[in-house]
Amino acid sequence: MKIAAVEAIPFSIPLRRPSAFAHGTLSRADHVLVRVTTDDGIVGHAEAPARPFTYGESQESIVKAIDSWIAPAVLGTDPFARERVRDSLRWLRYNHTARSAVDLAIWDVLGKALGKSCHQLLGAFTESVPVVHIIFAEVPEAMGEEALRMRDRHGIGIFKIKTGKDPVVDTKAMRTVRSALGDGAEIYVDANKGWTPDEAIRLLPVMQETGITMIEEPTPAFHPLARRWVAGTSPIPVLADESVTRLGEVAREVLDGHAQLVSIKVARTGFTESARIAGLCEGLGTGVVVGSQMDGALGALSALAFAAAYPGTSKRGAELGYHLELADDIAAAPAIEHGRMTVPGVPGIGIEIDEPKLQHYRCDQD
Ligand code: MUC
Ligand code: MG
Repeated sequence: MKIAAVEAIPFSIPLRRPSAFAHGTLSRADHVLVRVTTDDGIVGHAEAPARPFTYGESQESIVKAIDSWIAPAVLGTDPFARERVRDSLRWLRYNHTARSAVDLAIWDVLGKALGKSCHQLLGAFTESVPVVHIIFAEVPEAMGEEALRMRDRHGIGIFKIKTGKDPVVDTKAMRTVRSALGDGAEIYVDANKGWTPDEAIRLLPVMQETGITMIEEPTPAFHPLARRWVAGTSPIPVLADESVTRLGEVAREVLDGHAQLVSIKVARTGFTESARIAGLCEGLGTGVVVGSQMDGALGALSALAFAAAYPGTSKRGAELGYHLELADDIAAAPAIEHGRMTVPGVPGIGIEIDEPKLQHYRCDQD
């Protein structure tokens, strides 16, 4: 079996409401569907979300990187030779979500070829994982109401609050969400690099008072002394996200004492490199969170397969709910019931593309 075609199809879907966080505000999901087809007609899919504020990629750059560099490098390769695919792309820097979506789509092909789910191929530790709901920045009262709505509608018990814009508003948001949810819920925060180190340290008493369990990327990702200061001072563990875009960065950030936990996002490291990151973290005794790249349903299914595959990745809540922010989608994700998502148990990742919807939302045709 050989990889015969790699296609990159940009599509845009409006969000139900804007997602505001420290980097800015998104009002549309501008993603790219990656489709890998083999010479015997097996088709694998995955999604690359354009996140210029994190990786410098745009929809256009993802399509260009796949068409110009990644597809030519992998065409003709046996999809089972995942290490050869990875090695053939070692010279290509950045382009994280472009290369990861190709890796995920190849895994989807393998699952379909073998009649096994990717979740089984990766490790099949458990069938379902607790889901985290991300509460984007709004007026704090609205953030509290949103947390209650998601708890009541889906039974979700773990919430991540977007902070990092203004410590005064962030303080109010933490207090409002905690008082809305009471003591039973887990709450952590993501500042998306928005605080200075002294702001982060000044906020520690509020975070302790409101029972915050993790502080995600409090300060700029590449300010080593600031990061070491915060992680060394905080009694609450620091979760690395934008600072750990690949395996070597995970090793550096953890060993340099910049973070105690690592966010693994399959949208940025595929399954192949994410599995190495999970192994590295297990060996170092570093906890992991399966994070969201603000993915649609395709990304949620991919992250679910990975999160449920290992003890370490299913121990904490996984950020699998962002697709609920999209007004529509080109595939469906499993329902969130009693706060959990269950693997679909079908060959591959479990993605079924709704072709009429793809035709409607794709933005490369008139
Ligand atoms: C998140 O919660 O981390 C925002 C920036 C980024 O890199 O990912 C998103 C989601
Ligand atoms: Mg984050």
